[in-house]
Amino acid sequence: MTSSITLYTGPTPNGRKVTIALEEMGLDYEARYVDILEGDQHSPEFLALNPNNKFPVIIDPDGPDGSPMTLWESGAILWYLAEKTGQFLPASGAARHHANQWLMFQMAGIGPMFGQLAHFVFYAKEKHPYAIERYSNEMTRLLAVMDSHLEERTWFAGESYSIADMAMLPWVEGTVDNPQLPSRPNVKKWVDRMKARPAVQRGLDALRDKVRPEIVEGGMKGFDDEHRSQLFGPAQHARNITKPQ
Ligand SMILES: N[C@@H](CCC(=O)N[C@@H](CS)C(=O)NCC(=O)O)C(=O)O
Repeated sequence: MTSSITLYTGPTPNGRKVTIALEEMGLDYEARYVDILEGDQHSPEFLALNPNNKFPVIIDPDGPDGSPMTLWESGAILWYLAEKTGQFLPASGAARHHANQWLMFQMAGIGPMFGQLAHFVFYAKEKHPYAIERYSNEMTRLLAVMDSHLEERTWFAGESYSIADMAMLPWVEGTVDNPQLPSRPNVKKWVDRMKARPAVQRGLDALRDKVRPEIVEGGMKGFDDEHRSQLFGPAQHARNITKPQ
């Protein structure tokens, strides 16, 4: 029996944080691409793995007690992998809780706020200035919190490089050279430290061939109504979870 982990994923920040962790931990894995623009996440096969229709998802054939385990939510996956391998999570004490705190900060703060900003800037058909202002203010504020924390620390959990750093990087790397944002020198130095790690580079590069240049680099011109439907419209909401009587 293979002990290779199967990872259902794609080339986005939530996908990349898991490939970074798998590379850092030296775990054997097979990445399977989920094309969320074409609706793969809504197939019955995928929903059987994650009823929340989102990647990343892992299947570890050698889960707790040696039985196979399926797991989704990127933060939970990082925590699981760190416990499984005994790596990148301080073993005990305050540092372990601080690593968890910054992981939660990424999952509950950075991910949703930066994600909503991207939605209103790139994906929404109409422009909503209030929403753009709200989420860009939050992005600026969250980056300031990170910058001041990193002023006297190497990593988010202090002296230990941890899964909190891995969770944060793919969301934050693009902000440090953005001239529209205030400069965050400590965040920039931390991004450089992260990117100097070969495993981080491999994790960021995983599934790079699946990036759709006509959409991402073409100013979202190739992002059409069918893609919108899969992510935010009728196809996304076709499953009526609470059916009216
Ligand atoms: N909180 C989730 C978010 C996952 C997520 O938003 N995944 C996106 C790709 S980055 C997705 O699969 N979207 C498809 C959809 O919403 O239909 C996590 O961290 O795993």
